[in-house]
Amino acid sequence: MDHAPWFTEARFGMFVHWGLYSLAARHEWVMNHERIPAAKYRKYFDHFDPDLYDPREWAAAAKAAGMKYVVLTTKHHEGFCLWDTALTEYKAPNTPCGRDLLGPYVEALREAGLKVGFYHSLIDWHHPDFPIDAFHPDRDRPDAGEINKTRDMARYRAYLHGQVRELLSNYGQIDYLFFDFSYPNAGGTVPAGDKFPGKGRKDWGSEELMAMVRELQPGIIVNDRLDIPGDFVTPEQYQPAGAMMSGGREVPWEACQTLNGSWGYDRDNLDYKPADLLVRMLVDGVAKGGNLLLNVGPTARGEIDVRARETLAGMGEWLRVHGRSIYGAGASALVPPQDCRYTRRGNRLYVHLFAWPFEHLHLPGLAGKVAYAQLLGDASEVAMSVLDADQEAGNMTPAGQAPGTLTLKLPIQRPNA
Ligand code: JFZ
Repeated sequence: MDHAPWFTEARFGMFVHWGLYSLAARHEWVMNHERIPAAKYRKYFDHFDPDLYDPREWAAAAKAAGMKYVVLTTKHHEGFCLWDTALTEYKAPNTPCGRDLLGPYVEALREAGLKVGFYHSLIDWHHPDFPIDAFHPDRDRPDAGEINKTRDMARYRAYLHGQVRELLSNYGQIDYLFFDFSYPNAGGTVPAGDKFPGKGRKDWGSEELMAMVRELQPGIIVNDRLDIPGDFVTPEQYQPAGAMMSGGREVPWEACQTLNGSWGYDRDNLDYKPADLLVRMLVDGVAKGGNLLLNVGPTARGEIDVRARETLAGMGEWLRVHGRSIYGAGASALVPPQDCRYTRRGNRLYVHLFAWPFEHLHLPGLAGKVAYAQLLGDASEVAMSVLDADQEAGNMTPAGQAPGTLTLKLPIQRPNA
């Protein structure tokens, strides 16, 4: 992955889930959760008219949040395409919206100096050749086994490859690709007793698909959900404990997280994570060497809702002041004390305090290693002290304080800066 150092430098990106499920406004898996047949789901297609869509607003919100890249669902599992694909009629230009939505998105990001990412679903609940499986909305139909006899995975595979070719040929340089997802072992049984196999590398033609991606976009990075190793891994709503592997080697990781538990716009779900929690999540990730891809689900009119925008703005305000400890920073080999995280950039070590200590912050192992200490918020000097040899040898030694501890004297009250 060394071919794209921008990615680990960036640390913070925006995920955008947007499609027909934004009209249902109750989770992007609504078609599956409620077993909605394609014919019934069509009403969202017929009413897709995002009159407030302005990707420059999305780019502005991402920038204001301190994000460095954006990843948009070109097609989610429902199968609806945001771009003017030649390979299906199930696309934005054929809805009341009447136009390609991807071109303006790419342009707006480039203009704003943001890296361009595409999410593309391997799963497709609309395509007539995609075999019904354990995750398919039609899986409970008694004739599912019969229907599958007419479905041809090879034809779907050609469609998948053809669409990825379009996406990576018609929109200039694309920096990032997120395929989603493989489940080679997720079997199941239809009511008639037929078996549903899962889907993985053979079904997608993953090796061939990856080779095509690299040929069309030599600089791109690709995640690991094709059921073959990728350039980076995307743990989902899961905070890793440290370094992660793909294909037997350590690769960059990016935790993807929702604001409120749903990826697609979910009108009645008000369980938003507050900005300060998300900042701690970002810090914790960077301290363990990872990125954060934070999701927004724009409304059916194309807007990022006000709650999401406020949360993003709150993170942006923190990053405006503290970004030096995040961008281009990563894990330190030093072990931080309780409720602290270390991030390191070059020879600078940043101590993030998740709980404000009682005036003195004791940092084991740092005695003699720190030339100068300051608060990041206002660059005010922080006094340092180390117990001298007599103290370490004598009664003054606090029980349990490791030799070599550096002590910082902080203001008793946490400053706002
Ligand atoms: C997938 C999607 O199904 C979901 O709607 C959303 O787009 C998310 C970002 O990605 O969800 C997954 C995919 C893979 C796993 C878990 C959730 N997984 O491998 O554990």
